Amino acid sequence: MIEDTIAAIATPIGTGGIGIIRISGTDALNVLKKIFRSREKNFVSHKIYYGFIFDAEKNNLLLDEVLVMIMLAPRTYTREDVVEINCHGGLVCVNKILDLVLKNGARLAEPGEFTKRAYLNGRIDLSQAEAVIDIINAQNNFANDIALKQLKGKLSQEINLCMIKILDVLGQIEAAIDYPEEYEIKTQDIYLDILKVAEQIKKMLDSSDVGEIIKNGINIAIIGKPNVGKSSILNALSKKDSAIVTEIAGTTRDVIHEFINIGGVTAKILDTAGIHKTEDKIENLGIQKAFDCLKMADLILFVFDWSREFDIDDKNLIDMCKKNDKKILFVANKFDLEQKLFLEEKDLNEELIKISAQKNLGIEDLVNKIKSLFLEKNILDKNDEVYICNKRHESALRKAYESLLKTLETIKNKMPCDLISIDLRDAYDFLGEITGESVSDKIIDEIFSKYCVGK
Ligand SMILES: Nc1nc2c(ncn2[C@@H]2O[C@H](COP(=O)(O)OP(=O)(O)O)[C@@H](O)[C@H]2O)c(=O)[nH]1
Ligand SMILES: [Mg+2]
Repeated sequence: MIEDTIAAIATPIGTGGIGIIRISGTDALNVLKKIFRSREKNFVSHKIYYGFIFDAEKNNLLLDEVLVMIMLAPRTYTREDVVEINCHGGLVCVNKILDLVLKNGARLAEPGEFTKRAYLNGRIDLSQAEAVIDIINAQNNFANDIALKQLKGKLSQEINLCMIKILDVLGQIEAAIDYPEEYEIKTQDIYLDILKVAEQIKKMLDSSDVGEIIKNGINIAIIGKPNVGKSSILNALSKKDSAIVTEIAGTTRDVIHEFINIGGVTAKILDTAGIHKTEDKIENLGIQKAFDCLKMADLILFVFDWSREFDIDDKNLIDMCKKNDKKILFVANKFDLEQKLFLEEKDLNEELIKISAQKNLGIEDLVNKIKSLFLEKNILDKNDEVYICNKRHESALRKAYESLLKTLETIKNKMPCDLISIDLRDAYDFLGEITGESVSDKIIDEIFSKYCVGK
């Protein structure tokens, strides 16, 4: 049982219609009673009360007119008594009430402490608590949907099923060790059971590529020599006039970016300085930034000029991009003009996506190509699947998977039972890291420190 009562501002800092101060703990109601006056004398759980906040120490100074929500344990976010004071938004008012709450018996909550209590008091498991952060930080609908599913326990369910199966096998092995006369271990059955769990985990691991894309979006760098139309392409893709477009080579120096939505996934498009040899100091700084973009990109849009001949700048750039081992789409821009671009490489020629950024031709094709590169599995159709979008989960799953593979090896090699159970127990513990069943306090603290205060 956690003893102290915590409080924090739950709404964003700044001016707003309302601000909410949240209090949780055994003393929540007592704190409220010291500062709140209302016509109602007896508070009932899960009801809203209208009244005023006063500071008794300052001669009953009136602080605000408020609505107070009272929620008594256990049907609350933290499973403790919770009080939420809805006051007028705005820095001064909200902070004054928070100070008063702190003076009257509550302590300032640490980041994520309300959710941490929900976890420690057993209302949600660790992966569900992490889903709360993901919902708050979701950048698009998909990311939000996945986090919401995780909050409802979909991931925990799958992990728990795997853990139950492993526990069952462990039980059989232990029985066989303890009572060798009565229990004979059926290695073939055990092997198949473990194989099934391993396959299930592999499936979840495979979803992490898509999960990552959904959660973090993709970075697309537009690369090419000067004046091929990179900035025009950024503008065409984002349907905005973000980047300056001129006929003067070397116009773009800084990296400019725009976010667009590609099939529900957030894509950050980076327009860069044209890469070529130059003595211009500022242009060279821009070119350096273009290289940096290239390194962090998930996809390179390599742009040629359809109306100019293939030259050494194109050649060098292609070699450099290929060295980076990234996904590349080759684009020929200015398709509205007469063809002067002839590529020797047959493959490249066939791959070439022809567009005109200026005339807005072929842009939709380009977007569809990008989409198919990243969303081969149609996410929209697979509503029921669990996606792994969290590095911590991915790493725990990978370790569990490896332990299971080792277990299978041990069984295949006809090793003794106690050796089988060592790796199997490891696999169980790694899975337990995801739900929080077997996780250190340090990791728990680390997870909750990523939250905002008041959640
Ligand atoms: N005809 C034609 N001109 C284009 C097209 N795209 C860009 N341009 C022109 O090419 C020049 C360079 O464009 P810009 O986007 O600044 O190229 P960047 O240096 O690669 O960023 C400008 O004068 C544009 O108007 C196109 O699709 N067709
Ligand atoms: Mg430019």
